[in-house]
Amino acid sequence: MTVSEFADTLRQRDDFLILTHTRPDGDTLGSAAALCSGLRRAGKTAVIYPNPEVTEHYLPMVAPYFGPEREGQCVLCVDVAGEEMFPKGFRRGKADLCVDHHAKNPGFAPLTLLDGDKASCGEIVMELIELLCGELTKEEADSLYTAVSTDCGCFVYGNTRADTHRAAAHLMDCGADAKRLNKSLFRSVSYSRLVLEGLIFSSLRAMKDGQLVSATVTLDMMKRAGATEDDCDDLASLPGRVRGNRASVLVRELAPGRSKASIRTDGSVDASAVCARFGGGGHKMASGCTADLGPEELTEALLGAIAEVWP
Ligand SMILES: [Mn+2]
Repeated sequence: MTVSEFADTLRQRDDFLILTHTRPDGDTLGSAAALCSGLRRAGKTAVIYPNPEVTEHYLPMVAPYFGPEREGQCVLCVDVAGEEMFPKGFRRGKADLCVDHHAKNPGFAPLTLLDGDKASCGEIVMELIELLCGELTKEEADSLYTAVSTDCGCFVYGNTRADTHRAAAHLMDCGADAKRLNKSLFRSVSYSRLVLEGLIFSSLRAMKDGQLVSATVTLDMMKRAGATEDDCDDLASLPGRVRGNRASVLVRELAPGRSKASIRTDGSVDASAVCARFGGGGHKMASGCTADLGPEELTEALLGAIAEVWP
């Protein structure tokens, strides 16, 4: 299905309920806010399902579009890779349409617009709105810039294409305030998060000239930083920032005597094989496991296992 065929489908239907995914990120929320605005400008009735997990930071972007679920709505999913990703409280089997960029999307909705080459769903939604309404509003451009930039880590992740930059440039032409958004999305964290990072960095241990690095997050550190789960996004990527690093281990104490580990590698060490030995798994470059061990013990066990398969 092409973007223009999907735009035709949207023109033919009405009364949309837009669905974002569980643990919603900038892409699903920014795409939903912009698409809801675009559909309304195209004369349609559209609301966003009030996903209960939207964090404070993103609430002002989507909350104005929240509306109730009712009988007979056309359920339109954005950035939702599968029914297991449905927002909390929403029943499976009710999707009508889906716009997505996850290549693994199984086609759970009767009609899906899928482009697995895009770094973000926001880029597809941008094209859809322009087909429906001609131009983007500044507000839509801001929401879509949020979608595009967050899914590629501000144009740093490996999924960033020349097209991703072109989409961002176009959104800036349409009024997106990249300066303000980049600062608030990528250069600002909570005070607790910053204190927590400091404690994590002071636990760093480097081996093999920094090619192998470990760090821990204990319950005591969480308490000292005044950190909550909201402050713990992507902690696993912190130790791997050491220059020349090939494998990093972050172990987090979940409860006394129970810890969770995340391993990140450049691919030369198979993280999933190491984690499989502890009952975990994942991908070659990113895996995890949970064990009935304290953080120090689990770190030692994992470093030993990594040393055995070191290339
Ligand atoms: Mn996405």
